[in-house]
Amino acid sequence: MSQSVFTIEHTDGAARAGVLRTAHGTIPTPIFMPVGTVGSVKALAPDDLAAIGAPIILGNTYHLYLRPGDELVHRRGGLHKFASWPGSILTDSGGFQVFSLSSLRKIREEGVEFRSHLDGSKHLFTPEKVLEIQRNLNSDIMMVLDECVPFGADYAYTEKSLALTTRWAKRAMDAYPPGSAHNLMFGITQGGFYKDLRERSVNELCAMDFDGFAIGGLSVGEPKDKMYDLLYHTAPLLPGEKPRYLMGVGTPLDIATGIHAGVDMFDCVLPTRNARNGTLYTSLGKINIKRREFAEDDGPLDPNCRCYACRNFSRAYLRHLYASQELLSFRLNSLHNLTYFLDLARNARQAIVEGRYMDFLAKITALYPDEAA
Ligand code: PRF
Ligand code: ZN
Repeated sequence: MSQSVFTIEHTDGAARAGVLRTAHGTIPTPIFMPVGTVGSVKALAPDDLAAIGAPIILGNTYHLYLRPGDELVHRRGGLHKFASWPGSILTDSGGFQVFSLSSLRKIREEGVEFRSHLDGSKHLFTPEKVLEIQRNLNSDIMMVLDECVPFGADYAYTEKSLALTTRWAKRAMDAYPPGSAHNLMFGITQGGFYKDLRERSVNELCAMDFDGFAIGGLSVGEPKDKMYDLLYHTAPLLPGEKPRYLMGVGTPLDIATGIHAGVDMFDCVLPTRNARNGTLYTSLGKINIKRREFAEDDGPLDPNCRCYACRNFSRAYLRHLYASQELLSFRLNSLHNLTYFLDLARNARQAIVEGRYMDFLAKITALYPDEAA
């Protein structure tokens, strides 16, 4: 290997500005990854994603395996070619989606058995199987199978679950030893809301030579102060030289806080899902475009945003599109919200490079007063 996968260029406290290299490009970190569950970021085309400067998107093993099928995608040359997406792709392993979407889940040593939410058919995800699926998709970053324990799980259950997650990670490593594939593979730490179990999970997972490490099992319905407490406890325990990924998180304040704790990568449906219900993030705070006060507002959605929606349309028009349930509303709102989240990460990176990350975090905290832990 000529160049290492991950390089840290600057630090400011625990916050890191780095570069992550995959088979499909170079990703500046911290980074926010738009979610494209079924191989499409809802309402947007790859051109739109390129215009807003997204270097990496997420795909989902669970969804793509069930429909259209990973082998079908493989026969079409992989997900990049199938979806005409030239950038990087990270795929979640499917375990999390099995727990949130499918019915009749049965967790066994072998893997997790479930019924499809589409047609009720029965399937088994094993640590080996989910990697084979991700290889068929030709994901740049594959995630291992894990069990995300729900908030409120007791100590005994969480301890048992984390031991299983570790055994599954070992099987993943055995199936794809380091250097056996050009796809990168990340391990996922769990441990619920018990600090000693978080530590144990990190110690067991990080003894294995994964290309990066994720923090799973946070933002699952717990109060914010609990999440931040666990985040600040766990992130510094992960190996400093590898990329760190906080799965399924979060709000702008969660992301800014995660970066402060030393996390490099984030993904969340929030910007795209909220775009479709009219909740928009701006440099002046969060607004709902539905509101009457915008009916005759000729100003741009966000005067400080460079996106296509903000450069060309008024709040009054965006409100009208939303009220009329026009498809263009989904596209423009999604373009804007993703621009906001990508810019948040870019601005965070710049702040780290310039040694003013604490000021940046204070600014974001002031912008979202209702969310502070
Ligand atoms: N595990 C996996 N994917 C995830 C999570 C997890 O714990 C979360 C939790 N926030 C989101 N997505 N595999
Ligand atoms: Zn905008």
